[in-house]
Amino acid sequence: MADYRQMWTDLGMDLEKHDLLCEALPDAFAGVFLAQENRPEGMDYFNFVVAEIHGVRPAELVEHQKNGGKVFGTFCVYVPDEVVFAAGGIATGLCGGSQFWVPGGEKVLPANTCPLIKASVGARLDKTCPFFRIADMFIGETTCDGKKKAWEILNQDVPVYVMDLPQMKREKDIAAWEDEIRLFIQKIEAVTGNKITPQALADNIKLINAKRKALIRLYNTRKNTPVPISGKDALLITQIAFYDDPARFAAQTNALCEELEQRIARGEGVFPADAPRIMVTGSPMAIPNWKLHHIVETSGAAVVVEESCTGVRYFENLVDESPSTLEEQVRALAERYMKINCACFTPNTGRIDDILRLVKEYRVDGVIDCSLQFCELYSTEGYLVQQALKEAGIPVMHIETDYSEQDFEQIRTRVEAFLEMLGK
Ligand code: BJ8
Repeated sequence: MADYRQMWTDLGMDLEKHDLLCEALPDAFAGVFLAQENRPEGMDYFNFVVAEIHGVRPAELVEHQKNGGKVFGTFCVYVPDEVVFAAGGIATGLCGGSQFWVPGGEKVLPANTCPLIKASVGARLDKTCPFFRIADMFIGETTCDGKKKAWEILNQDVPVYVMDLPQMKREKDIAAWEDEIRLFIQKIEAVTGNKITPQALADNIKLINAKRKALIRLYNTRKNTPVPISGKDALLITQIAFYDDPARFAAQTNALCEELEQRIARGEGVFPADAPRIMVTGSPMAIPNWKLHHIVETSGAAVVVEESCTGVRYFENLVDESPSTLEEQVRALAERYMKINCACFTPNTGRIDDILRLVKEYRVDGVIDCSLQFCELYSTEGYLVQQALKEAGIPVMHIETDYSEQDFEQIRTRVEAFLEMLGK
């Protein structure tokens, strides 16, 4: 990585501690990603992004701030990035996916909190992640109880604005989310000092839709046998989508897709054609959480789709681009975002429908339902997910895990037994 120490110092980071993180990442990345055979050349860009993860993009965000711009950190795929960009701001994902940050979170949170929340709080309070230092404001949301309380603790250290997400999907709930987006617009306008015009919102709805379209195209390539890209690489790309520049990300992903489509035309893939095709569903896997994918794909199977917020929930369904008034645009945003099926909703039958649909679309042989430890939403909904899959005759296994490596071999043993049971 180039030398960003001055920037990190200016951001008030704990350099000594941060060095430990920077030392560990390259080896972890090489072992999980670079060791794969026959990787697409288009992955070079994404390798570069990870190699410079705390440098290049943070430097761009700092530059944006020097020019008077604001940066907003988000933790959930319900938060409409379009609004932030339309006000001349930049939205960046902040969910923590590393065990490195967990102890810092445990200083202020109960140990039986999900690792995503602990890592996110730890990354801020320990001063070991530039993204968490740069963001002028964090945008929280009322999804799970752990997050709701974490916002109050984080708010002692950094301004946090919380969006009130309804938890049912009746017409009045969609209208409530519409109202909430209106309030969000007011907040973002006040913080940035910029008025959001219908034209700016239309342009940025197109911008974020283009990112979604690139991801849809990428995931479509995974429907083929043999699959032209590993699940690990696809997951990495989706994780990077949360904080990269949206236009650049879409261009790089589309370039990669061209290569993948040529591979498909040649019948070329990264796994043998008879490798079991696995869907992973459940809690999100924030960067650098690659544990389950690594286990599955070094056990001879291919992960072909993720039904999660670091998967299809992030990009399926485009925002309608036809409205020209702010009022209609806000309605279109509310409708699109309320199509996401998170376990914080009740009932959440749309998620079961999605899973069954994706099993068909991606010709899935078996499903791994994976929830983060202490994530009650996904653990509990797992009962219904597994029930529906069993009724449909689709093999399914449940895994609950955290960010540590302690259960790595135990999960591998269980995954291998599951793959053997698939009999492929
Ligand atoms: S839309 S999944 S990004 S809330 S933090 S719910 S893992 S206990 S992240 Fe999420 Fe939005 Fe839903 Fe997606 Fe569980 Fe942990 Fe809560 Fe989590």
